[in-house]
Amino acid sequence: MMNYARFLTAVSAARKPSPIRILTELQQRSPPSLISLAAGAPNPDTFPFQSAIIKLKNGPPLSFDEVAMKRALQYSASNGIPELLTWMKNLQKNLHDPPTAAYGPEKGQMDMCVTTGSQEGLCKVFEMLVSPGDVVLLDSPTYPGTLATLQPLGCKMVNVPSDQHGMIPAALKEVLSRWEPSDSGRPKVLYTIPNGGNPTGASMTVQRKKDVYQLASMYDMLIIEDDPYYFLQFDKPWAPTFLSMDVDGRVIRTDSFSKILSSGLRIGFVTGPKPLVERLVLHIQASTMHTSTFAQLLVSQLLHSWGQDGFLQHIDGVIDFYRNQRDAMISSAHKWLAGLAKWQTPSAGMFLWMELIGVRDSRQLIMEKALEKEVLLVPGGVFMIDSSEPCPYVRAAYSLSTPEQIEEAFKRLASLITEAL
Ligand code: 09M
Repeated sequence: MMNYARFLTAVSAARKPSPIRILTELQQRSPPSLISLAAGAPNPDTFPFQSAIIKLKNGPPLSFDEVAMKRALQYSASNGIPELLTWMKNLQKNLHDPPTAAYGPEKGQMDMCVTTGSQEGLCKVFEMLVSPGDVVLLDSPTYPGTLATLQPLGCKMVNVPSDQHGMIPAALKEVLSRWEPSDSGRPKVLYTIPNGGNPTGASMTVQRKKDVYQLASMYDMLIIEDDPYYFLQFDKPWAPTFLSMDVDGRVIRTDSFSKILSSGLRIGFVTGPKPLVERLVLHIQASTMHTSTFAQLLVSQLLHSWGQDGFLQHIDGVIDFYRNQRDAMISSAHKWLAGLAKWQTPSAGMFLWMELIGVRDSRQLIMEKALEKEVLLVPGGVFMIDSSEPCPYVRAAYSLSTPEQIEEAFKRLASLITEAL
């Protein structure tokens, strides 16, 4: 059985439920005859918004009548509105069939909460688990939002080498061999982006996940599975997740609706062992209180009207779009960048990661010369644990530009590289 207390920072361990929240829950369980003067919520009758009808591209509109609108404008539960959570728990169980779904609460029962984008979830997960001096294992290159969260926590970030199939289990084993499985200074958490990695586009194979999970078990580490590109896997069946193999209750998974429903609504989810999700919710309670009720209700109404099949159908359409975009970028790369850059074709996500041949550091090239040529990419250095080292890579996103723009951008990039050589 997992000892979750071992993983908590002093700050997280010290968090206590808000006494007002406890009263609110009491109230919700009481009959309507109860007159409560306890709630500190404002009266929504004073709010200027009355009702809303949101038209969809396909299907009947979503409507917020006056009752629904008042609820949408009001405070709500810190872990998320119940009907969205229920819908998502069912989805998680169907997609991942997590062993922990059947566990008791203390054993690490699967629990979920809504977060304001997966970024909030990640940030609060790390703040819950990572104390100064702790060792955190992660791929380098990785998502800069994660590096930005970890960097001020004063931990030691240790790179686990990866290739086009993501984190390499043999390399992880090698890194871990610096410690005994019982060393108190051994790594506590391992972070990875298992599908369509940002920036590499790499996706882990099932076997690699199994091997990584086994090593995490051996060293009693938590795995943070940051999977915003899960729904952007171009080939089916989708790969089994760490969550699906979590017999110990050591996986914290972050999901995001940013790439499939809306990035601006800011809806994400954390799925993990109940004792840890509860800690995270205490942090939400003390900071944002909850993700926008309006945003949650909007998404919840959409999902309930679609059902799971409608949701997955929508995702198929999104996948088709990104697969085409990927194909367009790869074909433009073959046309313009053969001999100038090296790349692997991503099977998920929105990014192509390219090594510029003969370029020592892409930062100078991009920051100084690229704008003159009117083309912009992200220099690879920003994805590195140590961003001061020279880096010959760049990240190209195929999400927003048309195939024609992608073609023109690579033509410009080609002339940029050629002139730099
Ligand atoms: N670039 C992301 N990635 C990004 C990016 C972004 C503005 C976001 C991984 O919306 P959330 O909070 O669910 O997504 C956070 C997140 C978590 N994990 C691996 C991600 O790639 C989003 C936003 C401008 C640039 C951005 O470049 O890569």
